[in-house]
Amino acid sequence: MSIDQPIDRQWWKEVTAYQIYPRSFNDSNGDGVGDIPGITEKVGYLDSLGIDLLWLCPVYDSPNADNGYDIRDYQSIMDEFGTIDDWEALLAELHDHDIRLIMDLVVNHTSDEHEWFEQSRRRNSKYEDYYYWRDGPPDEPPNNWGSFMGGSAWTYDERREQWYLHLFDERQPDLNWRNPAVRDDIASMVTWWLEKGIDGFRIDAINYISKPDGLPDGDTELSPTGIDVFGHGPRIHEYLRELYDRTFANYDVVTIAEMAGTTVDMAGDYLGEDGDGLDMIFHFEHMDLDVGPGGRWDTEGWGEWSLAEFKEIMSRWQTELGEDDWNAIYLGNHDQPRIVSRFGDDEAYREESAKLLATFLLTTRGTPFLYQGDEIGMTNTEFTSLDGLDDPMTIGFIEDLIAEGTIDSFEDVRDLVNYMSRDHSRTPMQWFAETNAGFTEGDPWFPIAENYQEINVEAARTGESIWNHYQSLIALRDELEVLVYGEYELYLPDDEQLYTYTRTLGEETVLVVLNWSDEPVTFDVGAIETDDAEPILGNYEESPDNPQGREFRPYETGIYRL
Ligand code: TEU
Ligand code: CA
Repeated sequence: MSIDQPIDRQWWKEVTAYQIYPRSFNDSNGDGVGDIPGITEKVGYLDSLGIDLLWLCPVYDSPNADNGYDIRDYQSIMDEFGTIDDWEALLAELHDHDIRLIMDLVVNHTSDEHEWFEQSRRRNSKYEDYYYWRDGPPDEPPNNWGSFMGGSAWTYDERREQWYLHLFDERQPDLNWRNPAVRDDIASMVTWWLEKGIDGFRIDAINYISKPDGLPDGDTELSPTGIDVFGHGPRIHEYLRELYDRTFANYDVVTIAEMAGTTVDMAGDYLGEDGDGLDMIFHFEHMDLDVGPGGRWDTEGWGEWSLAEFKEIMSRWQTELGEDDWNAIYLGNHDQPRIVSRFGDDEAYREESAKLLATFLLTTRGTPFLYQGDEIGMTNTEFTSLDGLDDPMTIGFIEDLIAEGTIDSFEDVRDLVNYMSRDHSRTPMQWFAETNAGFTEGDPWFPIAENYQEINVEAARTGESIWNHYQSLIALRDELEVLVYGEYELYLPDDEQLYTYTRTLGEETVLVVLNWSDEPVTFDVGAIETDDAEPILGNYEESPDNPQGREFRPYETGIYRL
């Protein structure tokens, strides 16, 4: 954005978003499972933090093979979570607090218990081609594609005597988007939700909906095999643009597409009116930094990442998106480890580093997405057995390695699991120091992390806490337009300790200094004139006036008006 260009103001660029994994947020009826009334009870809590947009992970009717990402009925609510009336009450309560609501749109696949799949299995005329069915001997899948949940992406169905495709769990068959009737049904379902007055969608795994003609074999070096051919397939833009024109375009809503494997060069074709009409992308480039070359579950080469590389990725997205395109900023979600454990230091510098991550999330250019529990610095937990895990992806990968003979047991990958499992972010929210962290009065569906007596919302709302730091940062972003719309400029790209950038809008410049390390470092950047620097917010008790030549303590941050 150049200075003389008018600012393209949009409400969804200005909001701070918060993601809820309903199963693990707050249980209102003591059955051990978080639910919608439990969320409604906490709307005031979200409001006090300063949240203006809530992304609700799937709450639709589901047999829970993948905790709700396997949808049995798009137009009803999961029994465990409540009723459609509960959902309406949540929406009303959110809107009363000026918090917008976006739902999770999962349309790459359905549950195998969805009516469409049941009908398709029986070859009932309209539904016969709703999924990917292929002939072939029961011991030989139609191609070499692998599933994200481990094993082949194909399962042989005895009833139909054919193979069906599932890029995720075998209980998540892929919808056949080539079939116009499938696209019609999806568009009407989307419109049904939009008519209820929601404010948009986070769109799940949408880069996989277009499969290439002939379903050719993929590169076996990649994980899962086939991702090179089924990712960003040939008709993806056609399908997305059509969906946009038929649905989102008619409402004042926001859409964020989850698309692993998207580069900044590809983004423009998806984003904005001149693309497919999408507003933002959750890209994965920074999520792929600390995984081995063979992907997330590669047992070699995981766990290391360099700040210089991280900065290079984030800065590329900050500066190379098209003029009118916009970023979604995130460090974690329900599929990733806890951010303070992964990108900070969850021991000696938990408070400082959690505040540093908060500063990063709220001062770079894009809409920040916080994940439940990050505002109190919730950490990874420790998994000690296969039985202690819930996530089908983690379990699937361990089972694959055992089946291949690569490992003998869980113990051989225990460290990797404890680094990477999606289960870390799914432990229940820690509200109070009392039994079950105040999450439930019953038996929690998944164990509460052991540190809940120390780390919980009640404890975190007093003093110079992580929670209060998030609240201040959110308020600051609401107050300073430069933090939303200002241009981003990186300094010291190669520095492995300091992440330093400015944000500039018109006459106003804000400097952000992050010591992203557990060692002190001196800030010395001749290119930035700091004599009149006015400190706005730091994460240590006493922040320096002029940062120049000053030592920044471990994970210390400073925000300055220049
Ligand atoms: O995740 C999508 C997903 O897992 C892939 O897009 C991604 O390539 C992979 O994680 C890379 O490591 C979404 C949901 O967020 C997740 O919870 C679901 O399990 C999945 O889709 C299936 O619906
Ligand atoms: Ca409940």
